[in-house]
Amino acid sequence: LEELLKSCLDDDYEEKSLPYRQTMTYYRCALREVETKFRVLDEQFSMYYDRNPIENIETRIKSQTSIMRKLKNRGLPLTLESMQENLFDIAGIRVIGSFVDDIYMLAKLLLQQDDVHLIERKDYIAHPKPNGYRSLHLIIETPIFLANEKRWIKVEVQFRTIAMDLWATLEHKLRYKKDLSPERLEEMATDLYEAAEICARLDEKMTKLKASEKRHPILK
Ligand code: 0O2
Repeated sequence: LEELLKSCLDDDYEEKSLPYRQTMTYYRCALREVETKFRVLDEQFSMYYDRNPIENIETRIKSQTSIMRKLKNRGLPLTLESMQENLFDIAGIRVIGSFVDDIYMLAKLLLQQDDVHLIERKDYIAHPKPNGYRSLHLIIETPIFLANEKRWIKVEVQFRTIAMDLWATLEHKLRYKKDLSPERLEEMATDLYEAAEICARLDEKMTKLKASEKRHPILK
């Protein structure tokens, strides 16, 4: 990867960077596959309930700089092979659901599909991070079908409610503000934790408000 970055300046950059670009294309294709899976589930759900469980879907491919930083921080070789073997969040999809139980339902329906393999599950909703972060993370593997081969590609799926996403987005913005001193960051931690608790209570309240909705047998 380092070689590739340097080679950006070379005349034969196009040729040298081909394996990297090819690999990134596989990740982009996998994101399309997984996004379609969620769009299909959302559409089927709306037939039974007259509402959509998914508010928004965002996808992103990790930038070359972030990949390098992560590999370096972990003391791993800066190669394409090492990236593919060790980093599971090159392709990331974030599904913003309406209610907490919608999130678990969507995760379950995704994992029931026979072309989805679960690699890792981190439930930060049941067990929030010490700073208050809540979200359900899955690392899955799913196939993409190319001209002459089938490749299994890893994708990180993050499920959040609107309230969880609001908190995480703003916390991320605040944390990366350049002019913040370590002391100020420390002070902010308590307020951020309290804000996360408020978001959790909001989710609970909204879930109670729609409690009368009967789950369709197909989506149980
Ligand atoms: P980006 O730019 O979103 O990709 P790992 O990713 O395995 O090295 P970890 O902590 O084991 O690290 O993974 P985890 O806990 O599954 O979290 C990874 C991603 O979750 C992060 O990706 C964030 O997107 C999100 N996340 C985790 N904790 C927090 C948090 O406290 N606040 C916010 N706002 N987001 C969080 P990256 O790689 O950090 O960034």
